[in-house]
Amino acid sequence: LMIWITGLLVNLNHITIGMNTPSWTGLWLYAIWMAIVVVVWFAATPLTLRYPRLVQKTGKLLVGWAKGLLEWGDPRATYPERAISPFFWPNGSLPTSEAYTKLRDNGFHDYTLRIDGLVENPVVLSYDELQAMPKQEQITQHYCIQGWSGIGKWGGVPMRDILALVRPLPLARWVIFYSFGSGTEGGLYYDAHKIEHMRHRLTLLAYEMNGAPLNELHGAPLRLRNELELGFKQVKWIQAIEFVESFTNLGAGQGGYNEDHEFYGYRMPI
Ligand SMILES: Nc1nc2c(c(=O)[nH]1)N[C@H]1C(S)=C(S)[C@@H](COP(=O)(O)O)O[C@H]1N2
Ligand SMILES: [Mo]
Repeated sequence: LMIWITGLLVNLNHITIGMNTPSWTGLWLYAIWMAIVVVVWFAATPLTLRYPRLVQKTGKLLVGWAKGLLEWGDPRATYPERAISPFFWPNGSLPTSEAYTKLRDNGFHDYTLRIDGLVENPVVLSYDELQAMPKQEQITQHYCIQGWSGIGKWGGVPMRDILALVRPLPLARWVIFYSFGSGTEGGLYYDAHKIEHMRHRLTLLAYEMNGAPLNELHGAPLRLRNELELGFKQVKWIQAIEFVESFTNLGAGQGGYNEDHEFYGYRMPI
């Protein structure tokens, strides 16, 4: 827009031939180049629609390593109470299964969380047992891949305490969070997280939001907060947690519901 409104001809000459003259040369070069882009785009579209995973893998090969280089950081930003967003956009559809609605109608008193897989000590924790564990509170920012964000205060059980309890085996590399809810195209919502992230001091199994019990819309009775990752990885309505070596045999094998259905990568660090 800036190029168009601040003197198109001169700007295009500046870009294409490095001269600040009002001739038509730049515009022609620009038009030819745009035509090439459009032709290539139309030619490629049937292919990219047909082989989306291949496109994804090619993209990963081209820029994945560069993205990986940016992962050295440790976003540990927490915020003061006054930063809490007055509105926090809810995403996803509420679970409709009988198992869930029964639990909800009884105020989640009968809720139990199963944690198993590659661990020394598989456990089943009741809602009361979870709440009896040391509670951590944090005010952090949630970033949805679709472009909105919100700051919320979360209270719950740190995942590092869960790790200390279940003692993962050396083979365990990923932690799968299964939801009671379904994704938009049907099928269970789930997501895989790096086991290293579970040791981060801000990774939380939250049962409170903004000082109140987590409401249904935002994931009651339990949701994940992994502050190193984007919104779609913050699984709500957690049903069970499983420690695994690899996620390739789960769902479509991409590491989560949105990874399977929407080509989101399984590593989406902030
Ligand atoms: N079970 C389940 N968890 C989910 C989703 C979902 O559809 N189902 N949506 C995710 C996405 S894309 C985002 S941005 C956050 C939104 O959290 P909120 O609804 O508490 O704002 O939840 C995540 N967790
Ligand atoms: Mo999201």
